[in-house]
Parts: sequence; structure tokens; C-alpha cells
Amino acid sequence: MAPKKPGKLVKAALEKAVEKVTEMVNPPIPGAPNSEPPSLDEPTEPRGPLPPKHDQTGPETVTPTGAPTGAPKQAKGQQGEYLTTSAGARLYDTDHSLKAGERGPTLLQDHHLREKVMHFDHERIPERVVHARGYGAHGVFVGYGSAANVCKAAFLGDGVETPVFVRFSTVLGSRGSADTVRDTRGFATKFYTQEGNFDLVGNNIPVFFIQDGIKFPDVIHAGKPHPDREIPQAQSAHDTFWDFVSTHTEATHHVMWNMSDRGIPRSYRTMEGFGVHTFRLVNEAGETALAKFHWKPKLGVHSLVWEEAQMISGLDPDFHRRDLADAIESGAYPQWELGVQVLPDTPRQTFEGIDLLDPTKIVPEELAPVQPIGMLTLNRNPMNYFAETEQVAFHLGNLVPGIDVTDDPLFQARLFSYLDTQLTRLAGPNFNQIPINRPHAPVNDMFRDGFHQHAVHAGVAPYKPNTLDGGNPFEARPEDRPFVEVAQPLAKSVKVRQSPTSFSDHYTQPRLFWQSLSPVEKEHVVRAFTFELGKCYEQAVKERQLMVLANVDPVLCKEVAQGLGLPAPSATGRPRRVVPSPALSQVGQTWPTDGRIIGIVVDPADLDGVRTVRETILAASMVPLLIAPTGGPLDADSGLVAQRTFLTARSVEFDALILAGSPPPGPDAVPARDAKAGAPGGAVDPRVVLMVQECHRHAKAIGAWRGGRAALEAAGCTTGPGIVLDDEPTNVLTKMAELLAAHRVWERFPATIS
Ligand code: HDE
Repeated sequence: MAPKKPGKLVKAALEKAVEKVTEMVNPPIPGAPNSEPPSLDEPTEPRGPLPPKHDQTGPETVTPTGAPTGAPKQAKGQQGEYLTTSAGARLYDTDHSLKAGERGPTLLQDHHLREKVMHFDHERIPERVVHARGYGAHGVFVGYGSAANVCKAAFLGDGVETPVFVRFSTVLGSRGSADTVRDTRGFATKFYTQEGNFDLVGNNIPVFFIQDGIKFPDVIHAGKPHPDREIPQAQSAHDTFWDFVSTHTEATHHVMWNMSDRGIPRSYRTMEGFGVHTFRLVNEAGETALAKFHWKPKLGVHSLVWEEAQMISGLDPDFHRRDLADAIESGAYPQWELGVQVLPDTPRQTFEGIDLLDPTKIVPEELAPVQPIGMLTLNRNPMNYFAETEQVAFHLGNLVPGIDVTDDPLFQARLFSYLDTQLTRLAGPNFNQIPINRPHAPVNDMFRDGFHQHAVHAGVAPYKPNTLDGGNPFEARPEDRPFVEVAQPLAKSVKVRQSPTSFSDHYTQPRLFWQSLSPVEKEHVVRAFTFELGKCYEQAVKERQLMVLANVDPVLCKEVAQGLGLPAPSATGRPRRVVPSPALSQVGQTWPTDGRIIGIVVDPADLDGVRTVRETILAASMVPLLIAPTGGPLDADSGLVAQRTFLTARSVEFDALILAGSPPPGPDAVPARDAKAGAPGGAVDPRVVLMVQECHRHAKAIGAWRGGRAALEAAGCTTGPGIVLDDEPTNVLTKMAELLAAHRVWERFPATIS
């Protein structure tokens, strides 16, 4: 039966309500699907495509060879008012195929059916073999000019603005996997500089699992799902991963970071980024220095707690991409400062005994400070995920004058791999002509033809030397600022398949990392190891990893062994003494609270208080989410709208919770309708009580004024660190903002490890 059409009056009232709600929800709460709210009925009056949302932009409109076209960015999107074939012919019907009579067979001559289904059948391309799950944003990088004494790259010049595209990612999961799994995160930046594209393809962890690129297929095969059952998805808590890393002990340092809070970031906005390898910088005078790149987030480094991360994987698998897009849409633009550790370029390429060619080692910031050289701001969401975030192709060989490679064997293998992988993923050698990859500098490469050639090259002589094309293109002279490899002397040597002995210390820096953490962070590392190894099937794998941990630190090993119910082995060697690096800990400071989300359980009797708090939160660049028993406007004229209900809300969406009231159980607070309501009974809605308890155990700030006290009592959380009770709503918020600046209320759970 066809659905009933609403009567005229009802329809008008509904439209008005939709308009009002949209108006109320739209400006402050990001996430509206398009730039205009939809009408209730399907539009029939032909009109052109809607403009993109205010926060969205596409890649720069340059030609495949880098010349600006001056066209608006939407020029790349769909055009015109009417549905057409891909060749531009207008179509009158796309709902029915052409048939020999209403009930007859479909005709082969239906070119529209054939084209529509053909294109759909080929919409997918191979996902990235690693880092398949990712999310990107456009932004701008502004140089400080402070790098001039070590690096001549023009984009680092004082005040020089360079457009960028950044893609964040997890490593192990498939394209549709959850964002908050325990994993390393990719942090890849494409700078569209006037001297060509520079790609800084780094991670949120400063070291890597392997010292030589030839081991990359091994570590990834071990981390990916088991090949027989293809489980588990997007996680390292399984036998093949621990089988590999427990035997391949150079992975220990990276594994320590993965098992720390760094493996479960709160947001892409609260991650550090690292170039990992040592780079070689060159200044205008031709002098060289070695350097390590760091991205420092303005919001500080902040992580989830493990239970929260697991819950979010189910409740909102898109948590990180939603967070980034929402922050940009609402104007809380995430920022990172780019910094370098500058190290002398000595023949041995070591610093304070640390081999700079070994990507499993860091240089502690206390030994070589990170010097700020520029600021990255992400300020636009992509217009189209596939065209931009999926098709962006990074390559470590995209270098500019002033930045060169080193002989780190991992770096060297990557220089090969990133071009190679695109041939399959992006189907041919012309991937730099895809709009998101196009340089903004002129391109004259003498490459011709190939699949998906978008350039229309002129001339007859794509070779050198030539006279028929007037000699063009010319090789750049020194004054034309070409990229010139540093004439690095090579040590007298022989061909070997082996690593230097300086690569063989696999335990000192993992111990340095462990000893630099605060007690609560150490507790998390212990729990993570115990969880992951506890999920392994084979006892031998667990025992072998315990032997590795014994060489890192006896306390760590003992604690994990205890959780696994196994004896703690002793170290096989004598540990070297380390000096802790406080910069490795992510707690103990305060940071800006921009974009933090505060859930507010509303009290219909105190909407004034709710409004004040909501407005104060917005004014502080944070996001208020109003939670009420049911959706819709909270009353006829307050303008407040419930964004979550007790059914849809879950504590993991918020960084902090405020209770304006203690609502009685709603009509749906019964397990048959909402399992999280639990057993009946109690004066406060059990979903609210659950929210308070979850926030409490995830070390989040909880506040209440007047009517909210009963809910705190029902949850058993009336006193202790991070619980704010005050009669004045604004006082509650002020104290909560202070707590949020420190990220979590770790004092609530004193650590037992020192
Ligand atoms: Fe990658 N890596 N990688 N990698 N990697 C890729 O390139 C590879 C390594 C990193 O958002 C692939 O275009 C090898 C270290 C990031 O598109 C592939 C080796 C670091 C991204 C590839 C490494 C990274 C990739 C897959 C050992 C941290 C995502 C798709 C020699 C410094 C970039 C692609 C994006 C992506 C190979 C080691 C970071 C297959 C062979 C070390 C952030 O080419």
C-alpha cells in the first residue's frame, strides 16, 4: 500500500517545525548533511546543484600540469539542472529500464541502464594495503622563517603560506573498520609548495617496528587478520602479531608506544606527529644538518581509556573522522606546530651515542630541543571523500630543495614503495594528475601517455636533448633552484645483507620510554599488554613476550605476568641505565579546551540554567550536547533542542557531563525497550545513572547543580576528585573547564605502580 500523504495543514505545521528545528540546531551543532535543509516533499522545480557546505572545499583548480585555471572549485563537481548521461545527453527517466512491454524482457539497447550499472559495478578501487582507514582535511601551513639557518626550502620562509592536504589513518584495519582501535596512526601531509609538492608521511609514534624495509611485508602480515579465518579485524591482540614481535625484538620500542595511551588517541586533533626517519637539511650556503620532524598539537596529546575506545568502536566507529570534520565545520580549527630537532651531520651520523639511521630510536627532546618552524591549520573539509581522501597519493620522494633523504634502510625502501603501490591502487602511472595530487608548481616532466592521461601535451619532442621543441624543457641551473641531492660521501664498504651492530640494542630505549611515563600511564601499559597477550591462544607466544618485557623492565614484566597467571622470567642481559625524558609523558600539563564536548542532562524546570551553561560552553569554543528524555524542542519558546535522548546518548560521546537535573525514569526506561535501562527501580532514569557511572570510571569531569545532585547520589558519585557540585550553573562550568584543561581526572584512581 502506498504511504499516506500528510494533509495540507499537518504538512505546513511539519515544515515549519522542521525549519525551526533546523534553524536552532544548524549553526552551532555541526553535521548537517548539506548546505541547505531539505524540504518535506521531493523538489520538482529544476535548479542547479547546491553549493558545498561552508566548511567544505575541493582541491585547487589547477590543470594536470600545475597551471592555475581560475575556475571555482565547484567547477569540478556536477553541473546543470538536469540528469544526463556521462556524455551530457539529458535523460527523462532513471527509474525504469527499457523493456519490451511493461512485463516484458529488458532490451539490450538500453544504453542508460547499461552505462549506469557499468559505472556502478566499477566504483571501487583497491584499498591501501596499509593505512586503508583514513580521513583527510585541507589546510594551510605558514612558515616562521626560523629554519632558514638550516634549511633553504622556500615554504619554510617567514610568513610564506602553503596550501596542504593532511590524511590521518590507522594502519591495520580495512577501509570500513573502526577508528578507535589500538593501533599506530598515520599523519601524512602534502605541502603544495611553489617548488613542487613536499610530502611528510609520518606517524603519531616516533619509532617504527622494523629497521629495514625488507621486513615490512612480515610485520604487516603478522598484524593483519589471520589468513585462514580473516579475523580479527583492525587489531593487534592476536597470536600472529605477538608471535612476530616477540621473536623480532627490534619491534619492542614501537610496541611499547602502541601499548601506551598513544595507541588509542582521543582525537586526531590531540596526536603528535613524527617524520620518524632522520632527514638531511641543506641551507642556502650548502651546509647540511640532520633533522627529525615533529608535529605538536595545540590541544596537547590526549587519549581515550581502553574501555571507552572499545565501546566507541561499536557505538560510533567513525568517531575520529566525525570529530575532525565537526571541529572544522564549527570553526574550532585544529592546529599543529611543526618543529625540528637539528642534529650535526657527522660522518658517523650518530648523536649522543644514538644511531640516527636506526628508525627504532628517538632523540630525547631534553638532549635536542624541538625548534618550532611553522604552523599548520586545518580549516576546510573535503567536498568528496573518494576524490580527495581516497585518491590522495603520498610519496617520500616528493622532496623540495633543502630537504633530502638519509641512508636509513627503512627510508630507502619507502622511496621505492610509495610510487609502486599507486600503480595498482590508482591504476596507472598518471596518479599525480588526479586533482588532489596535482602540484601547484608548473610541471614539465616529459612523461607521456599511459592510462588516464589528462594532460594534452603539445610539441613533438618529449626527449632530451632536442632542438625540435626549441630545447624545452631545460635543465635548471643552480640559480633556478633545482633539487640537488647532497653529495654525500660513501664509506668504503662491501655488499652485505646485514645491519650495523649499532642497531642491535633493542631494549634501552623501550626502558627509557617506560621510565619516562607517569604512574597512571604505566598502569595503562601494563593493562594493554595483559589484555593483548591475554587474547592470544598460544602459551609459548605469551611466555616469549614476557621474556622480552623482562629485558625492558622487571616491574612491567612482573605485573603483566601476574595478570596472565604466568611466572615472570628474568632479564637475559644487564639493563643499561637510562635518563627519563619527561617530554614522553602526556599528562601533568594543561591545554586549551577548544572543541571538547560536554553532555548536559537537562531539567525542564531549569531551562534558564541550561541555556546559560550552553551559551557559555559555545563561547568557550566547546560543544554542548543537550540530553533529554525525548527528542525535539525542549519547550515552546526557549529555542533549546534536545540533541540526544536517553535512548541515543552514551557517555563515550562526551569529554565531561553536567547534570542540570535528575530526571525520573522515562516511559522507555525498561529493558524490553532499552537494555541499558537495566533492572527497574530507582527515582532517577537508569540511563542517566549509567552515564554518570561511565564518566566516573573513564576519569571524566562530572558536574551538577541543584537538581542534579540526586542523579550523582543514585550513581554513588557525590564526592572525590573531578566531581563538581555547586548551586550556580556558571560556577560548575568554570570548575569543569579547569578539569577539562588537564584532559582527565587521573587523581580519581591512584596508581599502584610508581
Ligand atoms: Fe608506509 N606505506 N610503508 N610507513 N605509510 C603506505 O602507501 C611502506 C612506513 C605511512 O594516508 C602505502 O600510498 C613500506 C613508516 C603512512 O595515504 C605503502 C614501508 C611510516 C601511510 C607503504 C613503510 C609509514 C603509509 C600504502 C617500509 C611512518 C598512509 C598506500 C619500508 C614514518 C599514507 C600508500 C596515506 C602508506 C609502504 C613504512 C607511514 C604500501 C614498504 C616507517 C602515514 O606504499
